[in-house]
Amino acid sequence: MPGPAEEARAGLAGSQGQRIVWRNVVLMSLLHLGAVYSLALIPDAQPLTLLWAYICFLLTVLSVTAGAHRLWSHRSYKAKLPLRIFLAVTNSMAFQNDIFEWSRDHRVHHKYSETDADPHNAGRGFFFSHVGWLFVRKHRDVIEKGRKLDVTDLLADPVVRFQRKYYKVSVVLMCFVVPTLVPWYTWGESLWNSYFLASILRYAVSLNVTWLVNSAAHMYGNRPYDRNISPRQNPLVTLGAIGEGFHNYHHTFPFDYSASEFGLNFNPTTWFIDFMCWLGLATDRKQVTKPMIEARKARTGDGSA
Ligand code: ST9
Ligand code: ZN
Ligand code: ZN
Repeated sequence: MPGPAEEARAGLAGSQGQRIVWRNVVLMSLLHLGAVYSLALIPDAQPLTLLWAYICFLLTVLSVTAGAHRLWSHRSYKAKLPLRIFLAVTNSMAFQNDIFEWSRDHRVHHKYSETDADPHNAGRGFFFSHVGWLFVRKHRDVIEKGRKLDVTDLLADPVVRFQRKYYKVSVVLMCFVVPTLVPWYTWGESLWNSYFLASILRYAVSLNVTWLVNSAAHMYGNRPYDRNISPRQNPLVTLGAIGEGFHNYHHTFPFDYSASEFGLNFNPTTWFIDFMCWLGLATDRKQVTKPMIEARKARTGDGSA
């Protein structure tokens, strides 16, 4: 027997009218209201608490960019067990779905960009690709085509399996409990300030920065590598998402560990991966050669820098 979600999906097949998931709408609205309220707490918070919130933000971002994105979705480099554990633990701080689900959706996004099989299809507008896709049941093409993708490498990684199995409890701990308790226990910040600044505000900002890669970086910017695809080079997204805004490059060469032509420039995620290699915790960085990039620019680029 199909469940209600399957029936809704089947009944609306081919249309854009997927059923709204009100639980997500309410929770995301509350999160964002909480984040706006948190701004008023900043002047009274201890400087160390603000620093801690920023450190949590950086860990969150790295776990997504160096972890779920460049390592697990694209396999653009290899990581040894301690690094994979670090990235999986901090990935629970990011609370953006477990690594398996995130990577599978992201692979579908690359393969079927701007079609109904793209979970956050930017062809459906800024709001849908930014957050709206989390408010409705997925289009059935996402699931049908997603099920045909090879995700055996993800399932073969015990770290990915473990994080998926204990995802809920790890999110409660890493996204909410640990960020809140550290400032309270260590330097006597109030629990209220700690919770709203290091958990709620940090989480809401990191979600929006990530979502901008799906929305803004699929709509605004140049296309020097491939003018025939939607993803674009977006400097503002690059700054916020520590090196993930070179999105025209990334969709053209998704296997490049730097996700950009410019190596270390504007790319703290690349600094981090290089540092991990220096420590011996990462290996096998894949990179596109300059002649390949130039040939591709000349063939399909829009002529911009
Ligand atoms: C969040 C994710 O925010 C953000 C991802 C952003 C990606 C950005 C990419 C940019 C790249 C660059 C990185 C930049 C980084 C910058 C960093 C800065 C910090 N294939 O899901 P269900 C199956 S999450 C194959 O319930 P519904 C699934 O297995 C925020 N199969 O779908 C299941 O099968 P079964 C917090 C798939 O019912 C069945 O389908 N989280 C696929 O339509 C049903 O799955 C939330 O808000 C696939 N691709 O519900 C929760 N997908 O039944 C969000 C699914 O056999 N999620 N399946 O087990 C939900 O509530 C729901 O998923 C839903 C859809 C309502 C959205
Ligand atoms: Zn994209
Ligand atoms: Zn990608």
